[in-house]
Amino acid sequence: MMYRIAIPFFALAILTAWFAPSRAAERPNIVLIYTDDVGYGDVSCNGQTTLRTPNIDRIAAEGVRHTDAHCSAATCTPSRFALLTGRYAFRQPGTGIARGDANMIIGPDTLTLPALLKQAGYTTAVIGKWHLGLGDGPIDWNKEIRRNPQDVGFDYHFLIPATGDRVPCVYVEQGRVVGLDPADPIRVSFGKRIDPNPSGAEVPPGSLKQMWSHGHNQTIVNGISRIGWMTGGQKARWVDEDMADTITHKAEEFLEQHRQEPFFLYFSTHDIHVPRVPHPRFQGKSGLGWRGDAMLQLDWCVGQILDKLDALGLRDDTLVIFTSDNGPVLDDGYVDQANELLGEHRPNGPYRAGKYSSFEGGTRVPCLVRWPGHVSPGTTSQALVGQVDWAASLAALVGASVPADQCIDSRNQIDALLGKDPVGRPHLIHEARNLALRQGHWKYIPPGQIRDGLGPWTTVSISRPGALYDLNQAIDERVDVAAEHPQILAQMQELHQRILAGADQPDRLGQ
Ligand code: NG6
Ligand code: CA
Repeated sequence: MMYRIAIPFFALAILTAWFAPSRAAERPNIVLIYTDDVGYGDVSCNGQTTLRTPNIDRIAAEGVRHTDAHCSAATCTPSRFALLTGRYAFRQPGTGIARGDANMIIGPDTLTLPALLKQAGYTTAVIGKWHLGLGDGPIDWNKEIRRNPQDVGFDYHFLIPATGDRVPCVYVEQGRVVGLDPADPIRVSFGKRIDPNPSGAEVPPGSLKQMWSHGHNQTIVNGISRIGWMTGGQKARWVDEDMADTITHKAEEFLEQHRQEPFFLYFSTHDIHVPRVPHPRFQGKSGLGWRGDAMLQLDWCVGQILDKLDALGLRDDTLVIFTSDNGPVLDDGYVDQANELLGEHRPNGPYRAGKYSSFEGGTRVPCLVRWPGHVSPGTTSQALVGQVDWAASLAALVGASVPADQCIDSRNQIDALLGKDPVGRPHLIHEARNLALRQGHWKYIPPGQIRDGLGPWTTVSISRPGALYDLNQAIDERVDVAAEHPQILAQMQELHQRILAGADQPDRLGQ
C-alpha cells in the first residue's frame, strides 16, 4: 500500500521540479554587504596592489565590477536613508549625520526597500550598523525601543545603533539592548555631562587604547573615548575587537535559519569606520596600520559570508552586492596612524577627495554584484549607478510594485546593476555640504565650500556660477571647464533646479 502511494508522489515531485521555473531564476535571495567608509581604491579588484582583499575580489571575479557606482551622499546617514527609502535625503530635513540618541528618521508612512521585499515574501534582516535613529521621543535604553527596524520593514535586527564612535556602545536586538543587567541601567546624553568618570579629554593620553585627534573625547568605553556620554550597562558594552566576529556570526546564523525561504540580508559592517580596532589576529597584518588591518578584517567577514552561502548551497540562488556608504577618510577623529602608514595606498583610487566631499571620491565607491547565471563573471561596467535606485530596481526584480508617491527618486535600473545596461542613470545627485550633479561624463558642482583631502582637510571655494568638470577629459576634477561650455553649464543648472524642486520624477515604466 505504502509503496503504491509513494510512487505517484515521487513522480509528481520530480515533474514539479522539472517544469516549475526555479525560484532562483525569479527571486534570488539578496545579500547586501554595506561597508562603512570604504573607498574606491581600498579593494584590490579596483586596481591597487598595496592591500590584498581576495574575498572581496572574488565577488568581482564571479560577477560585475562597477566603476561609476555611487552612494547617494558623502556621509553615512543620508546615504543609508536614500538606499532604504529610494528618496534623496536632501528632500527630508534632519537626515544629516545622526546623533547616537536620534529618533528614527524614516517616517511611518515611508515605504522602504525591505518593506517592498517583505511584500514579495522575503524575510528581511539588518545586521550591523544602523545610524538612522531609533525610538520616537526620548529613548529609554532599558526597555523595548520602538520605533525600530521592525517598524520599517525588517523582520530581524541586530544593531550597532549609531556608529562605533558614538554612545551607546551596546548592541540592540529586536528593540532591546543585548545582555543588559536591569540592576545597571543605561543612560545616554549628547548634551549635559552625565558620566562622572574621567573623560577622554581628562585621562593621560597614554592610558587610552587609542587616542582621539578631534572630538571623540567624552565617555570612555573599552579604553576608547567616544562621542557622547553614557553610564551603566557595563556588562552589555561591546568590545570593539570582537565586533566584526559578533556581527558576522549573527549574519551566518540568519543565513542558516532562513536558507529555505527567500531572504534579504542587509549586512552593514562597522569596518572600516573609526575607531579602527580590529581583532588581534588582524592587528599589524596589513603594514598600513589600523585602517589597513580593518580592511583585512572586513575582507575576512566577506569571505565568511560567501563561504556560508557556498556551504548552504545558496551560491547560485543569491544576489550578492558589495558596496560602501561613503568615500574614504584617513584621520576621522582618532590617532591610528592612517596617514603616517599609508605609503603608496590610494584609498580614493584616481578620484579627488573622499568622505564629506562633493568631489567624486565622496560618493564613487566600490560596487560589486554577483548572481551566478545572471551576471557575467569577471566583467566591468561603466554605467552610472546610484544606490537611490536600488529600492525600485530590487522591487522590480522580485515583482513588487512601488506606488507613485513612494521611493520617488528611485528608478528601476536593475539591468545596469546587473551589468546588462552599459549606460545606467541619465543623471545623479551627490549629496555633501552642497548637492553636486552628474550627467553622463559631466559633473556640476554649485557654488559653495567643498571639502578636499582625506583628513586632514582643506576647503575649496567654488564661486559663481559653479564648477563644471568633464570626467572624460580629466577624472580628477582639477580642470574647471565651465567657461568653455556655457550651454552645458546652463542646461545642468536648470536640471539641478528641477531635481531639487522634485520636478524630475522618474517615469517608472520608461526607466
Ligand atoms: C563626524 C565625526 C566622525 C564620524 C562622522 C560620521 C567628529 C569630529 N567627527 O561628526 O568621526 O563619526 O561624524 O561618520 O566627531 S559616518 O560615516 O557615520 O557618516
Ligand atoms: Ca560612513
